[in-house]
Amino acid sequence: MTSTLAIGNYKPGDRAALSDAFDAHVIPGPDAIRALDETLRKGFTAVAYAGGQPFGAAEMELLSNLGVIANYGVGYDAIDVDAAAARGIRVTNTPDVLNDDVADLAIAMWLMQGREMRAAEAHVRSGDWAAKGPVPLNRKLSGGTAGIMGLGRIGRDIAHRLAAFKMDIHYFARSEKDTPDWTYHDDPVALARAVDYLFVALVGGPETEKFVSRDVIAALGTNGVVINISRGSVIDEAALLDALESGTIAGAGLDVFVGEPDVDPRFLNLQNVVLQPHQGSATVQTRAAMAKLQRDNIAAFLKGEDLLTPVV
Ligand code: 8YV
Repeated sequence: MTSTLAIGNYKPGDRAALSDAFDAHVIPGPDAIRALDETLRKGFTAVAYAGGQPFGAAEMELLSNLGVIANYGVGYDAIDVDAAAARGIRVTNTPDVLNDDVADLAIAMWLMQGREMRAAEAHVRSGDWAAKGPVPLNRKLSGGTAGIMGLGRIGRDIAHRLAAFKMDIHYFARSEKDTPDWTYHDDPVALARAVDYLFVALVGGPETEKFVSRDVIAALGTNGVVINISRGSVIDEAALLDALESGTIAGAGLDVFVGEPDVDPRFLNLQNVVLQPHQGSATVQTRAAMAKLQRDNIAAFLKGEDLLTPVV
């Protein structure tokens, strides 16, 4: 009997690797657990999770011998870790292997938004360049002030990239960190007031919900740009939309949204935003590394060895 239940829409290669390694049983989402035969359910000691939707106490109850949930992703806000801990279920994630890609995408959105590259490319493709002349001037980015909201692993990698753009770097975190000459703020509004570009790299979950509040957004001011590569939930999206529509801030670059993959249609009418489909870690190389780390965590659990990257 197979020990591993893989939940999610795995790419064929990852699915094959899960089958090869653990003879995994694959279902598309947690709602399909209930329909599985009870004997099969009792046999699962490991879940390889890439489900996206919430995985909570109700799902755990259906898998009475579950010992580990190995999440495919660094953010594990979909998993109720308190419910897992209460049942002695371990949880692992995939940190570090995706830092470069996510930080790269943050910088790419920043450049694309500030240099108005979407409109500029359309200008070339439409023939307007030859017919009508150059595009309007846009905005110098290097040498400005940038704030990092959440100086974890990804936040740091964004800051190091921004340093190469000669940016003056400020950050908010729960406590002051050992950094190069970056300026610490213990208050998110004070951070937003001090910078033009706010890079949001907070962890998701209930504790950070709407952390980038209406007040934080207002404090950014009319030159302000919000870049978010973490979770849609960490920003007060209605406040962000109001600010973008009214010109209270200058723009945004967003890879994540509340209720994704559905995106609030108000975003689609805005020209001052760059919108990406939650593709921060979505490169061939990084997704392979994430999938391998997920499998390695399950293998360690099944062999009774220390988990590689536990969060519970
Ligand atoms: C997703 C992510 O996990 O790692 C994270 O926290 O947001 C992403 O890498 C990825 O989309 C897989 O579902």
